[in-house]
Amino acid sequence: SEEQIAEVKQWLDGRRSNRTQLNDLFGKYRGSNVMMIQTEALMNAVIGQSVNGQEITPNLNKLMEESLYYSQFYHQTALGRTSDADFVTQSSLLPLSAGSVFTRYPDRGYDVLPKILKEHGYAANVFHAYESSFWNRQTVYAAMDYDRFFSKKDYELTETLGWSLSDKAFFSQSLEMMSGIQQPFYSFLITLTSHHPYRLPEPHRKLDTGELEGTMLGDYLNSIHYVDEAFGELIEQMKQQGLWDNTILIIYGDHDNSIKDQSAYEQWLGRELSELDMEQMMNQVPLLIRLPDGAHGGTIDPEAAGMMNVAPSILHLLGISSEPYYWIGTSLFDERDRLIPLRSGAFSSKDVYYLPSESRAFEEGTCYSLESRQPTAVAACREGYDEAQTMLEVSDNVILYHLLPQFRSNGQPSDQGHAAK
Ligand code: GP9
Repeated sequence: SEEQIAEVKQWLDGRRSNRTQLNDLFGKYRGSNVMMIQTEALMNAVIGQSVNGQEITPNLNKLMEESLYYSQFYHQTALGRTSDADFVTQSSLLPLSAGSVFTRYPDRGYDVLPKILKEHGYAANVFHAYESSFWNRQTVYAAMDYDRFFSKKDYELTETLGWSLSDKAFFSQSLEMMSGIQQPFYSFLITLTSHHPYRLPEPHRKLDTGELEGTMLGDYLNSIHYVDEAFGELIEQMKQQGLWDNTILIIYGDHDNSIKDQSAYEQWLGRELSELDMEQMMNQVPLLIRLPDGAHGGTIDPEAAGMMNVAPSILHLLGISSEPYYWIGTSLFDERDRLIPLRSGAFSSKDVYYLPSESRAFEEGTCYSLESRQPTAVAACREGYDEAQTMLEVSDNVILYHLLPQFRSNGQPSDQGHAAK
């Protein structure tokens, strides 16, 4: 109804005018290139970890020393998997409870990074060495206004691993393509080698995973180690191409690895895992932001963060106001508390993690204190639960009823029949 649409707009407007809190990073990297890498199935649990005495991600661990590392970052994806990660990161909206936004509602006038950055003089390109029609990307990327989608047909298949070109060759060829692109640029890269079921051929399996040898988790760790090596090579090539000192490099994982075998993780980590440990492990991916001057290293923020915070954060660093955009997320550099809703009905704040029950009735869920890591009175999650539900509903309405063009055209909700869907 018109009334509901007005409510959605009011909530989003509140979000916009709330974003005035700035800090000294606002605009500090104005005009820098932005290279963002969405990494297949890279989970936070592997960062800084080892298996059988060997470091799994030595290159990312080293990069962390000169990057902002968000250790409580949630992927927020649902059934749209990789495509949801892409959608949430670029649009600061949330995925739907059924299917993928990319395939169901590819073009609903979302406020997306490539479009916004192009309006600010950037070139914007997306790189993924797979079939361009997969996840409806070709259609979505045209709607997002990218200059070009470099897909499988644009790469030389010099080395194939898993589903397609190896990540090492993918990075190296993508960087070569970037040398012909106007600066400043926004380049979005999506990796693929570490895709389920993680079976790398022998010369590329470098970790001896001991007792995990022959298990899917062992294969997964080897796959991630390969991707980490690819990151090492990418960084070297960026330095050689003169991109290291003028590019904001952002690396994050797209979603979990689909391995749900708790005992395998316990064997790897050598400790028992609680329900909360497992839940956070499956929902957290790493986010690293390396600023062009390499300032700001280490884990800087113990607060919950999520994919919906990425686009506003990039604008913040580049000194572009988020005010005109209809977003669910706020910038990571905004110092107020954050609440991160997951599509499952779970959410996390700095203090609590709420885990819904199968019935989805609020009272039947579990409210964990993140300080004690034990269940606490469910009432402690009430306020956060309501806010998380509101965020999901606002986002659903924006997507399903095609609201953003209406909001933009007259600043007033209009009843054009969209609400009937
Ligand atoms: C394929 C790739 C994989 O192009 O992005 O998608 P996923 O299966 O992880 O959703």
